[in-house]
Amino acid sequence: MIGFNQPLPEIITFEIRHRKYKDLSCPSKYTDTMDKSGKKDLYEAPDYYLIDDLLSEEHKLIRSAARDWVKKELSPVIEDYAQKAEFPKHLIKGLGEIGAFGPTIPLEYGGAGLDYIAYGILMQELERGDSGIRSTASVQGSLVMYPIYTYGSEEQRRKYLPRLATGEMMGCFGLTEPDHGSNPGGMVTNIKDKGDHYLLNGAKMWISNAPFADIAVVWAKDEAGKIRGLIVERGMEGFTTPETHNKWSLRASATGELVFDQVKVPKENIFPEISGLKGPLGCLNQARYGIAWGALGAAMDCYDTALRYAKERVQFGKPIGAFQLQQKKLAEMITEITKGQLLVWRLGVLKTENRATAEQISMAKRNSVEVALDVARNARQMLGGMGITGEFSVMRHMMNLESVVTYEGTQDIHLLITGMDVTGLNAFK
Ligand code: TGC
Ligand code: FAD
Repeated sequence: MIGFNQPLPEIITFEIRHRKYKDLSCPSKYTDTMDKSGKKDLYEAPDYYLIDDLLSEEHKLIRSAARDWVKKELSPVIEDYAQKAEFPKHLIKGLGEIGAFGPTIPLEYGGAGLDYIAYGILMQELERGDSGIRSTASVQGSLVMYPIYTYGSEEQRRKYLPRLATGEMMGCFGLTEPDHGSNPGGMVTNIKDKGDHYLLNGAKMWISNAPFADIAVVWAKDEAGKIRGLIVERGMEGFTTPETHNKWSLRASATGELVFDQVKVPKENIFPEISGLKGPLGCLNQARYGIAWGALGAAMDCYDTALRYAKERVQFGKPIGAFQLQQKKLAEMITEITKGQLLVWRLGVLKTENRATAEQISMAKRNSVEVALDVARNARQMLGGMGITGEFSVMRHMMNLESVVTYEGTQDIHLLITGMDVTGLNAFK
């Protein structure tokens, strides 16, 4: 097995947004960082087909910076936050520094101006730490910054993007409603034109980052029944964000509702350039792309953990990795991870060339999550009783992935998207 085994380079400064990650030379000061119980993060990313060779030097530097940040800042605390079902807010600033918020947004708006492979790599490194943290970054970059950059006025871009890029301001994305999840086109949240403002009424459900977000990108129908996007700010009268409790999944991510009771939204807060379901669905293409890379990160972490455990855990006088049944599991895991890595790399090339279709992104999102769930479930079994504890990341990944498989389109919806693409026949309705 080939791993990225080299000592991690020391990051003099890892502020990717401002390209301050160049000075990488000595062994990392972070490799020995431990969590509360004194456990080290020993992660070595699997790269069975030498996909590393397909990355540029800049991609590798970005990955080193992100991986280092995860080892130093995320790994030591994430289990604790997941156990207490709390979002680690103190990580927001660091996420901004490693360029996780709006990596592809141009530098002039505070983004990192990176290509889509770099974006994918960042999501993979974050999700190998925790899907909830990748979720926070996905929502901020793909579902809040992307629509403001793509559909917003110049004034909206200048007002919001630089602060969103650093994490000084956080956003959320409201599409799903209590009665409209897979079928967002049926939404009932609505706006009425009142001359100098819109009056917004309705409710959104299952909204990542809602409980602490400063702004919400909200999709609502106008009087003509057309879907429009607006920026709603915390503090607007009649706007509340109750938190959703008791989740068994994505426990370190904050989820909530968005409730709009006669909210007056200034006219300058509407996106001028877009109407119809293609507005929010265009954002989903961005986020689904990031998940396609990200979910594989969770799979890679589970595989790496199971491999190490299989070599160390002795039963019947041998490491359990010497038994054929355990080797079958590992062999299948690394095969599926490798196929997934090649798929997302190719998708990244197509996306950077602006040639990736929504259907190709959909296939990759579905495949990566399916692979990750299978790997996580098998890895959990390989760890025996230890697999159900917080001593290892595997069960946390497994539970997180139950959300990842549902949000941004369920497996069924993505199967139907591929089905429609290849047959030309619509089986949704
Ligand atoms: P349909 O009639 O097919 O299309 C309506 C209009 O939208 C266009 N379109 C797209 N445009 C861009 N990208 C895409 N992927 C698009 N898919 C469709 C389409 O061309 C059409 O345009 P126009 O100009 O003709 O009006 O729409 P439909 O009502 O039949 O629904 C299709 C369906 C089911 C595929 C879609 O609605 C869907 O994807 N449903 C799943 C819903 C979903 O993914 N929700 C995600 C909510 S956000 C979230 O989960 C965030 S989690 C974040 C985190 O924490 O990480
Ligand atoms: P439903 O649409 O009710 O689906 C229920 C079941 O029916 C599923 O198995 C589905 O596959 C199946 N089904 C539905 N339609 C069909 C069909 N035509 N053919 C066959 N089967 C079908 N949304 C946001 O807008 N913003 C967010 O930030 C956000 N974050 C989320 C965070 C978490 C933790 C979770 C769990 C969800 C989040 N969501 C968010 C919502 C998510 O996108 C929806 O849960 C998802 O789109 C599915 O909608 P639903 O839960 O209403 O399920």
